Amino acid sequence: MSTQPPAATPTAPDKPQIVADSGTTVDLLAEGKALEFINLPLGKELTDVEALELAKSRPMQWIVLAGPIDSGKTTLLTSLYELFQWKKVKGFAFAGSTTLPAFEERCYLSRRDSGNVVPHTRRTLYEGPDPKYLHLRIRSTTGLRPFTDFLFTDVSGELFEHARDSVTECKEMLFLKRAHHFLLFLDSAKGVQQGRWAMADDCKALLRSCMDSEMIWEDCIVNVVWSRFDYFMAKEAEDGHKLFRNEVEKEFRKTFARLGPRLKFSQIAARPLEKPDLHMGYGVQALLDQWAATPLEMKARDLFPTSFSGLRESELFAARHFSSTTANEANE
Ligand SMILES: Nc1nc2c(ncn2[C@@H]2O[C@H](COP(=O)(O)OP(=O)(O)OP(=O)(O)O)[C@@H](O)[C@H]2O)c(=O)[nH]1
Ligand SMILES: [Mg+2]
Repeated sequence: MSTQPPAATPTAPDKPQIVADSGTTVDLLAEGKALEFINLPLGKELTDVEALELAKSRPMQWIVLAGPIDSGKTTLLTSLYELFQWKKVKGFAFAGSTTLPAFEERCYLSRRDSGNVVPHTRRTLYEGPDPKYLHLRIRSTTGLRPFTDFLFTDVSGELFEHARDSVTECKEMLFLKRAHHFLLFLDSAKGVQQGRWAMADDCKALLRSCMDSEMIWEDCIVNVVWSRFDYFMAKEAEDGHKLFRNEVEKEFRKTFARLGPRLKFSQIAARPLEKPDLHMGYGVQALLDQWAATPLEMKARDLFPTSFSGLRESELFAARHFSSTTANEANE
């Protein structure tokens, strides 16, 4: 069974643009305008260094999407973007992105004009331990905290499969340390199948590896997300599914008791093909509300830690940045 999302609105922007703090919309491709913000290559997903550069200009919520291949990480991002284009988000409006073409590219295969009968998301390529990011800026329509900027990782599940079994590999994933929110995807498509405990155990092993390697910041919120939740909903009448989920959540609470209230659970169906009467982006608004309500207390030294041993461009950039901010602070 499949469902077609509405085609993109004709007004959907296809060029990087952003609403400035003054409230005016700025076309970042317009001559010279990009320099008013920051000198970034326009439109494509951001590298680690480019994301850090952007974070120097304004406070950011860093959101890491972690989980196995095919668990729905990228589709969460495309559905969030589409919900904003269709004006289906309560309390917030789209206020721009420096990575618009990257969002559009990821949405393409889910749209009718791609010629696909069943909406699809292309697999994210595995490109080593440095992530790519998508940027989104939103505006509150209720007046509180007018703008919030997000940087979302979009990395292949392959990276997390490497990290799951190795603290050393985990330590390579420097971006984890920046996360305000760490989303761990439990794939419900596997949750309704035999052998589902292996899926849950693998995700638990990944979180354990990230925590044992001390890559998760002490205030980071860890949200265990039952993704592609329509698989469960389509089979809700079958015995044992709810019990299974309860057992899994209990195990997580027990194993990661030290996270306390920072350990949360959610359910999403970003593209509910198995249960078409569910709306697109089921559960996504609840995540957004949670992110937008998070106080931004991360200090520069958390983004740019003091000890650097590596030679990766992002580490060198962070080292350079940190030494210049420290020098500036000393002169103040
Ligand atoms: N039924 C259903 N399918 C979904 C849902 N979300 C995503 N999918 C499908 O699941 C497949 C994988 O989704 P992706 O978003 O590419 O998964 P990913 O975690 O980014 O995968 P990698 O990039 O390979 O790590 C795609 O074919 C999507 O159409 C959902 O909520 N329900
Ligand atoms: Mg992906």
